[in-house]
Amino acid sequence: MRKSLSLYLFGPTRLLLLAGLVLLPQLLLAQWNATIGAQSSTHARQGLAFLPNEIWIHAGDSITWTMATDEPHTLSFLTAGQIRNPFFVGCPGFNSSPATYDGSTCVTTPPMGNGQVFTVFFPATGNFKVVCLFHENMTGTIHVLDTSAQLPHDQAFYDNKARTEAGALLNDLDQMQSMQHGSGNSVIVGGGEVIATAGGSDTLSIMRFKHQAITVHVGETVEWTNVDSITPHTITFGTEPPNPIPPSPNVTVDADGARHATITSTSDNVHSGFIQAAPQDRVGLAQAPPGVTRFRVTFTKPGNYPYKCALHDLLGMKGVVRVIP
Ligand SMILES: [Cu+2]
Repeated sequence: MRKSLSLYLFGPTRLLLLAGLVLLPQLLLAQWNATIGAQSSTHARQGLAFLPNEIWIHAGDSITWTMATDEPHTLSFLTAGQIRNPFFVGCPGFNSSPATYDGSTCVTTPPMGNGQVFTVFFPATGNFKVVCLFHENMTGTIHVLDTSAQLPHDQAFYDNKARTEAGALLNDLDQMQSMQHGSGNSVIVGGGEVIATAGGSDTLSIMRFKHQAITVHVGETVEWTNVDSITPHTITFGTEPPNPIPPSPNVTVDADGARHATITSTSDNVHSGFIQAAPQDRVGLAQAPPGVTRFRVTFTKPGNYPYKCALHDLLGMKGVVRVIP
């Protein structure tokens, strides 16, 4: 009995077992991990990015993305030539995890919150762009190669790359120049920059009002200026409107295009609407008008006037104007 078993284990079957152990890893479909977004401990600095934003995998592999920010994002793969819909429309519609993307039908998550995960399987070879429906300059590339091809990197490389890219975004201080406090009664809104890699675009956005508290005299005007390259913000006193894009009806337009309101009581509701840099002119699009990047409020009564950005107040984007006689 013992002899026949040992013959069995050390005979031709053993060769087959060994061959199986060597081939098994190549036959197993790999499961890769990546991260969506990065943020500072205060949530003020938001890295709007797929981390890393370029990954090489085999056909049949899957990638699981984990959300790492309180700023929402979507993970979206569109079809060739498709234009990004708003986040609430999807691509259109939404998928559930795990989803499968081969380039023929779009795949998108709903807006995702911190800690949420989503897995996509890639059965077909190709080079696929991943985008966020919230953030224009948040893109990446997934290279899906034939299973016979050698992959250039392993998971440890991508983990390190994700950390490096996140650090490059969150520790970047270039935009502090444009965040400098302006003269007089001015408040700088936001700030940030777009950082490109070969795989796509990452964006840093600072979700704060520079000088969160400002003191002015009755009759004076405060001016807010959005210096972010892409991210919209609002200046909202009182009740937040259901649609944050247009200004409230009590907002007028100054000769230089800036929006302007007068606040006569601490109970006034005033909303700037989106203040945001203009998109770039493109072939096939009408000339883009200059963006409305400034909002002014004239205060006629003393008091404390708290305000917030209706989009980013949950990240801590709030301020106050103290009006003294
Ligand atoms: Cu904001």
